[in-house]
This record gives sequence, structure tokens and C-alpha cells, in this order.
Amino acid sequence: MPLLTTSVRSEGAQQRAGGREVSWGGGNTLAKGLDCVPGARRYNETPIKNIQENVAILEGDRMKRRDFLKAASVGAAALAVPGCSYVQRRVVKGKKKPNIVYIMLDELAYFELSCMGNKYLKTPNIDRMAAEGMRFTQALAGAPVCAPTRSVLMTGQHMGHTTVRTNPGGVPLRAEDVTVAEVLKEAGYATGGFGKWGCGDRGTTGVPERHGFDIFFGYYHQVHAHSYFPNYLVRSGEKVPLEGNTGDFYEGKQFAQYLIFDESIKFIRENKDRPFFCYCAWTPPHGRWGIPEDEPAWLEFKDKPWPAGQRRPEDAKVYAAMVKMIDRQIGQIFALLKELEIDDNTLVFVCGDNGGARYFDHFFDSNGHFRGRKGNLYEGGLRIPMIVRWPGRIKPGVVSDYLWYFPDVMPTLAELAGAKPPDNIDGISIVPTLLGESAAGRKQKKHKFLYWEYKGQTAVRMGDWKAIQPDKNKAFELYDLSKDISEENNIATEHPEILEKMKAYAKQAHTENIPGGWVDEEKAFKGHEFH
Ligand SMILES: [Ca+2]
Repeated sequence: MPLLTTSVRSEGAQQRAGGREVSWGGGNTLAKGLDCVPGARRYNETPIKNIQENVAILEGDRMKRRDFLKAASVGAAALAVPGCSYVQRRVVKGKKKPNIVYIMLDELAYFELSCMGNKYLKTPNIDRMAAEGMRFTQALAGAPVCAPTRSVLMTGQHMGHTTVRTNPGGVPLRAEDVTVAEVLKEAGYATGGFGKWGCGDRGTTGVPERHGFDIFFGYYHQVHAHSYFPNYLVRSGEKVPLEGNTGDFYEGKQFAQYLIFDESIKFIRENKDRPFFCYCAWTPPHGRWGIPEDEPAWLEFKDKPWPAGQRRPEDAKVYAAMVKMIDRQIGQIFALLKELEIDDNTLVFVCGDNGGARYFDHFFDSNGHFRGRKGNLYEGGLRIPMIVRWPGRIKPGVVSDYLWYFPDVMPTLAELAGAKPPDNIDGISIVPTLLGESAAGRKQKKHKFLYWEYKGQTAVRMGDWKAIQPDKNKAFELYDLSKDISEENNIATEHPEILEKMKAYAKQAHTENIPGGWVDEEKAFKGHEFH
């Protein structure tokens, strides 16, 4: 069996293979090293005053979908008349609504950027983006695994409220769930999603075409996305056969990420003259690692003397190639924005989706000094790289330790679009942090609490305090992350009053999980090798 197979490339991929490296690339002026420990700067520290007040906010009425959409229409109209919020008018007044490109890389870990000091992985375009934008040291995933973190991102609801809380792929969003795409579509945006959806298989209430996306191209089901050579992908609910692929993890004629990238680019081109939301939930560098043997990034890494592997000895080298490949594709996105002359009016996010997986037994030191990994609620499962760039609006080269997480994305994007998010979300807009408090017209709010639950684990963040119950049969642990970023010194018995506040919040934050359902079960994913 050949190690790696030759891939049939699309025209766009041939251009890439021809070495047309974008002018975007290489710069690393940030390179401040491993500065992730909170404490360098503090933003708007406020003490906890009243736990009940916060709980009451989060327990607020759950607005029905039709009520939300009705209200959103009114909200959009209100922008033009007196009485709408000062903040909304201030942000959008005299400005075109910004385009939004949200690039989320599956498993890319906090310390896997070269600007974070990684010795092996090369990310010149992301490094340059950080130098030209804002990098966050305390941006946290919505959940420690793929499907739930996407559900949190899409709904603006934390893990105690959002619909998809398990990872196998069988739980879809409910019909009445409102997503970021629905909010932005209502505000006049073209909406496209590309990559791994994970919030509902074909034939369910959770599919992206029922949740605000004009187009979604890629994988709907979690497990389908495990192959880079699937024998089909999905475009807005319809199967797109990929001739020459069997669904094998490592071999095939059509490499899914090239197709997904090309669709991402096509969407941006086609919508350059109107506001657009391009959600790139790209699967690399998630395992399993198959890559075309003529991929330029693979050629760069294939002869490295690295023995680390998970299933195959070359796994770590393919992983490094995947990271370099997606970095190049990110550079190509920026080059395209320049070419289309929309760079100055486009906000780009690049982030991971959950904490690093430690696939190679610490070979890449992906999570550094963070405890834990993908799948658990220690910092190693939640800390992600997060960089945001908007030329002329976000100051370049800023490193922020503002504490936020995925529920905040929806209200942030809604505010930038002049739209109103649903009332039943858990996030707060971070626009004052991104654009500055004077541009936003107000101070940045802070979360009193952040909340996660997953597979019997529970975690709460309250400022620098972190409470974690690693298993439902174990006691809560308490850490002060300002002094103990590695969560090694459990001080629960020394601060029982702090822990009780956080436990009380956790109890209130969890609600019963009511999943969506099937509309047409015949379309169910039954295994990539059989379709
Ligand atoms: Ca993931």
C-alpha cells in the first residue's frame, strides 16, 4: 500500500502546488514568546456582588424563534430612527457593515503557532495576522470537543443551555434554536459555511440550511469528517459525490480540504459587493492525517527525522504539514481580500475549536504548561489560540488577556452587523475590547461567571478562580489561575466561600437538555465507507 497517494487537484489547487505563495506570508514581528499567564494586564476587574442577579439574567425568558426573528427585523429598522441603542448606531454609523470571516481550525492548540514559540510548527501568516491584529491569551472554547463547541458558538449559549452537548454526532440543534448565521442573515448578510458542521446530520432539525446558511459545504456529521478523502461531501443538504474516493482515511483522489477551501474562496468572491459572513470551520489539523503526497507543505516536512506518530510513524510530520497548509490557505484568504479591495472592511477571526489533543505524547508541546487536554475541562481542554484582525479598526500587535469564550461570538458579531441577538444567550459582546471603548461608546462588560459541562465534568470560571469537578463522583477542585496556571494546587479547603458561590452558579447554569430530532431519517449518516 502506498504511503500517500497522488491527488487529483482542482485548478485552484494546481495554482497552489505551482508555488504561487501569496505575498502575505512570513512576517513574525510579534514573537513575544510564551506570555499566556494571566496577570500582565487587567481589564475592568469587578468584584462579584450578587450571584442571584447574574443567575436571574441567565435564566431569562427563552425567546421563541419567530418572536426573535420578528424582533430582529424591528431592531434592524430601529437603527435608522431615534430610540435605538447608542452603541449600535455608534458602531455602524457612516460605515459599511463589515464582512466577517470566522476561521476555526479543528484542534489547533494554543502553543502550536510559531509566534507562540513552537519549535516545529510554522505559521507565518497567522503570526503576521497576530502582529497586525489582536491576540487573546484567555479566549476559551465553548466546550472541550468538536460538536458541543460548535453548538455553543452557533447559539451563543453555554454548555448548560445549548442543545448539542454530546460529541458522537447524533444530537442536532432544535428547529427553534437561533444561530449566528440567522442573526446575520436577518441583518442583510450573505451567509456561507465551509468545513465541519457537527450540529445536525442531513435529515434533522439541525442542518445549516435550516439555520441561516445560504450555503454550507463540507461535512455535516462528526464522524464523516474523520476522513480527508470521503466519497462525498454535502452542499446545502445534497450529497456531492467525490469520484475516486472510498472514504479511506489516508488515500483518495480528491482531498476534501482543497474542495472546502475553494468553496470558501468562491463564496467570498461572489459576495464581495455585499456584507458577508464566511464561516470556515475547516477540519485540519484534526486526525486522522491523510494529505496528498504533492501538497507543498507535505514536501517541506516529509523528510523530517521525527518518529512521533499516533497510528503511523509519519503522523507528526503530516500534522505539521497540515498546520502549514492551513496557514498558507489563511494567507490566501488575506491576499484575496486585498485583491478584492475589501481587506479594510473585513474582520477576520482565526481560532481553535477546543484545547489541544496531545496527539503525539507532547512532541509538539501543544498545550505547554496547561493541565489536561481535549475532552476535559482543565485549561488544556479549553484554552485556544484566538486572533482577530481588522485593519484600521483593531489596533495592531495587541495582546489581550480579556477573558471570554464562544458564547460571546454571537453578540459580538451581531453588534458589528447592527443586529440584535436573541435574549436567551449567555454571551456578551466584546466589541469594546476589539475596537476600543471610545469607538464602542461604552466600557467592556465582564462575565461574572463562565460555565462548562461535559460528560459528567463541570467547570466554572469567576475571574481568576477556576472551579472544576473532574467527574460527577468527585469533589470540586479550586484553583487560582493567577498563581497556578497549571492547576496543580487545589485550594478548595482554603476558600470554601468562593467555591460555594461557584458551585451554586453551576447548579443554576445547568438546564435539562432537549435535543432536536429527525425530519427524514433515511438521510442518516451510516458510515463514510458505505456511502
Ligand atoms: Ca475539535
